Amino acid sequence: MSVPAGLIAAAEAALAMISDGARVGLGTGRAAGAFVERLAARARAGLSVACVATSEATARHARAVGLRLVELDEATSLDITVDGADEVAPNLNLVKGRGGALVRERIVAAASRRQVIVVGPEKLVAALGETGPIPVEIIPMALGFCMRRLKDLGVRPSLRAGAADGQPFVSDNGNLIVDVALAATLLDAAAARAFDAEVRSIPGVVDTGLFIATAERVLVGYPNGRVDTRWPQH
Ligand code: DER
Repeated sequence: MSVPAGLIAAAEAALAMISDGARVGLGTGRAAGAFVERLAARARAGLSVACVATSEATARHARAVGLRLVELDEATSLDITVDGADEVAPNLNLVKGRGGALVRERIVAAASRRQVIVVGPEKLVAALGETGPIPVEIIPMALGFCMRRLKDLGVRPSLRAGAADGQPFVSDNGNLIVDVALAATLLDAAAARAFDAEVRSIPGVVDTGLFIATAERVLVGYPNGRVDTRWPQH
């Protein structure tokens, strides 16, 4: 699938933030893939970087283009993670996880000094939940219980299907993902935090796709090549 020119421009703007010797978290999805390609080209030209992938798919891609991958161990703190997002609210709160990598994306971002998000303008929303469901990763044995408790919250959960007919999607962590359709969008940070806390309180929930106050900045790449940098509102 070709990558839009705007996404490439935004990925290149993120690349400009990578210094020699950096430890870099690699996101998952199209935007992150464009960044991985360009980072690898810089590495082949001599830039020294050590990378941690947020998914097995990204790890395979990074290895294929020659990037050095390291494990996220006690000694590893990352300088920057570059990732995509599914929705970006005006306060830079995010919906992530429609690519299925939310748990490792959260961990790698948390291990990073900076999380830089790369999107096209179609990801900008007025309120979270505007363009689709909120992904929730759940341990398999708790599926029925979690579905029931989510419905009790007044939302509509649906088990994410995998590539094989009739089989559920299974995350890199061996878990299931339930996509939660909201009754109404999450109008502000307080509503997002409250809903996130309610979902996280359900035993069996591993993580949600609500990334609240994690992004240092969002790079928005437009088809004409212009890149806008958005900062959290204070
Ligand atoms: O799942 C995610 O959070 C990924 O970052 C992904 O959804 C980002 O979207 P993209 O493939 O359009 O970059």
